[in-house]
Amino acid sequence: MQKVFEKPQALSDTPFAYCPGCLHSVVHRMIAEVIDELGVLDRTIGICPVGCSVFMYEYMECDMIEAAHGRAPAVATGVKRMLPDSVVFTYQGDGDLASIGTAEIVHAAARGEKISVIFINNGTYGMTGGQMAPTTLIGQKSSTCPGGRDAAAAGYPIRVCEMLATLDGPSYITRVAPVDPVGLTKTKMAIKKAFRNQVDGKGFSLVEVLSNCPTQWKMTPVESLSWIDENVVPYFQPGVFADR
Ligand SMILES: Cc1ncc(C[n+]2csc(CCOP(=O)(O)OP(=O)(O)O)c2C)c(N)n1
Ligand code: SF4
Repeated sequence: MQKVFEKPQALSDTPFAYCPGCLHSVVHRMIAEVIDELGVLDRTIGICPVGCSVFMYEYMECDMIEAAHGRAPAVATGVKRMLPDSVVFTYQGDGDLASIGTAEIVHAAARGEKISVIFINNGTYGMTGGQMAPTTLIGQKSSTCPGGRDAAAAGYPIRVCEMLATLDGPSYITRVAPVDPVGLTKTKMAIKKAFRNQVDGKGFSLVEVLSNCPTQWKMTPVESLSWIDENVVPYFQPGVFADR
């Protein structure tokens, strides 16, 4: 019988340990598919995050390096500069990239480092108990703002794509919302473009994925996708912010 659907080669046999309905596993699979489709498994090096996907190295067949919280762009910079023919990606949550790692991502983008960044914005620190993140919406509840985020006390959510797009360094910056079939297709296309840019020798590429955390949001997986569509998308509008 002809095989019409199979696990990407870049994905290991280790079953995902993420909560049911969490988009981390979906995005991992898309990255693996892209690595397969571009034929770059033997020269891809991923930089693992701190956060729920800290064990990404268990799920990928490419080389993976673990970086300290927020420091993935700095590690990726070193790897890419030493091995310019490698394909280097970071995978970072909002607690990782937009909080403790803000300096690293801003300067890597400003330098136009030839790396691909996959930024998972789920509006919370999923791994550590659902605390407020820099991307938590105004009024959104978390374990550290049970009454909802108050701008007077905690400021406003950071729009990373718009901020980085003011810099001249980045080649490609986009935000996607994989909450329905169209959004899933666009997410895969964006990840593929971010990787292909690197294969083509272009500079810094970042894909912000509007993601979920059904466990800490205390929602079913389906409710969490609707919540993204109705509440997150209006503030963090999907689109292409730089394509040079
Ligand atoms: C230097 C340092 N500070 C704090 C922590 C604790 N810590 C682990 S994961 C995490 C937040 C991760 O949130 P995010 O990046 O949004 O990923 P998610 O778990 O939501 O996927 C924090 C603060 C740590 N590991 N290292
Ligand atoms: S805690 Fe949230 S981000 Fe972490 S695996 Fe579970 S659903 Fe995903």
